[in-house]
Amino acid sequence: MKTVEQERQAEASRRSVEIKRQGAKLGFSTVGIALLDRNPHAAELDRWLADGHAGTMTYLNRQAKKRKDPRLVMPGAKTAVVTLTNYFHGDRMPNPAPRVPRVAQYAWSPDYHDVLGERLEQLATAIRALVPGSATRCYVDAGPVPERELAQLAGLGWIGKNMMLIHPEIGSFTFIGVVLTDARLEPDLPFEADRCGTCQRCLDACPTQAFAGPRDLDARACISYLTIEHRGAFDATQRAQVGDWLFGCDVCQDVCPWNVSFARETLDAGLAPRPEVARPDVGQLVTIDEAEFQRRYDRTPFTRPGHRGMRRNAAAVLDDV
Ligand code: B12
Ligand code: SF4
Ligand code: SF4
Repeated sequence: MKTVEQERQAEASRRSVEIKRQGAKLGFSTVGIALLDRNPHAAELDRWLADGHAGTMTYLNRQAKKRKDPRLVMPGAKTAVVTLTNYFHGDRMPNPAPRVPRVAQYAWSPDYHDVLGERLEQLATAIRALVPGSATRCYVDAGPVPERELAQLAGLGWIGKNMMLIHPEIGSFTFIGVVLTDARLEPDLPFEADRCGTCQRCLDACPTQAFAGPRDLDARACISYLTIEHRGAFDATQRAQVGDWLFGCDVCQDVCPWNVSFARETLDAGLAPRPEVARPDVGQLVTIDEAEFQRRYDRTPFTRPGHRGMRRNAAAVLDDV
């Protein structure tokens, strides 16, 4: 005869299996579950912030308390249902030749905050139906949630020397989405192995030497930060650092052997590339007016740096190509 606790355990386990089944049905590449606890790498976050590696992303300082203890993000939350979604576009829209303006692959499709946000809400609805009375909150990128950390705890991969969450069978071209819930679910085992070994290709290949060391990126020198998060004009150094990257940067992922071997083109219809974003007309971007910018790039990641930021990026890239 099973004890009450054993019954609860079995129920939590059944729910977890069902949530993963629903996640797969909704189009997530994989789903894992982590128990919420104090972030075991809180000290690394503190050091990274103290070293000034967040640059002007001051919201990361403001959110630090919650990132260091994700239980504070949602009162009563016990578990994180963590999803990965493959966005690798492979050769479908071949990378342009060197010295042609480049856009990071994650931005090629309609804004992932919208696409994944809707899917996560559907997954959250499924969780609430499965566990009546439970509460949920969805996060993708925006929010005080340590997403890579939770993905590692949910067994979805390890954190590479390039700081990316790398899944051993998918690689790192993935979006992370999280549903926090107070429902009792059976967690997965954390992914403990570090499969980088002696490799350090990402550190060597970074065009701006932005890594202060393994898993320690000084965002101030990162092309992704400069083209997306940096506000205001570029100085001469920043202008040169950007090179031929108009938006974001994929170099430390492109060279990673786990992507070279395992990244497969996504078949996700919701993430189909938009040519005007993947291969934008940079000559036109330099002079585009605000209304036309909004018309063309509404609901794309280009709205983050916005009209001014994208004109600045285009001018810097045209200097280089
Ligand atoms: C701020 C931010 C940035 C900044 C800073 C990047 C950085 N390396 O921190 C900038 C603008 C530069 C950036 C760039 C990019 N980003 Co970004 N970014 C974020 C954001 C909003 C916060 C990250 C953060 O807190 N950084 C601070 C560091 C210290 O924290 P952390 O990354 O969580 O790292 C933890 C672990 O490394 C851990 N740790 C440290 N040592 C060790 C050792 C071991 C063994 C373990 C297990 C853990 C561990 O401690 C840290 C603190 O908890 C997240 C979304 C989110 N809410 O988490 C997206 C996110 C990390 N970004 C993402 C993406 C896609 C990118 C880009 C690839 C975009 C592009 N192509 O241009 C680049 C990649 C650059 C890179 N190599 O990191 C994805 C990553 C998906 C994945 N598979 O990993 C995220 C998760 C968004 C999402 N929801 O999909 N980003
Ligand atoms: S995204 Fe580009 S610039 Fe930033 S760390 Fe990776 S390789 Fe360097
Ligand atoms: S390139 Fe090498 S060191 Fe860098 S993340 Fe990939 S396996 Fe790890």
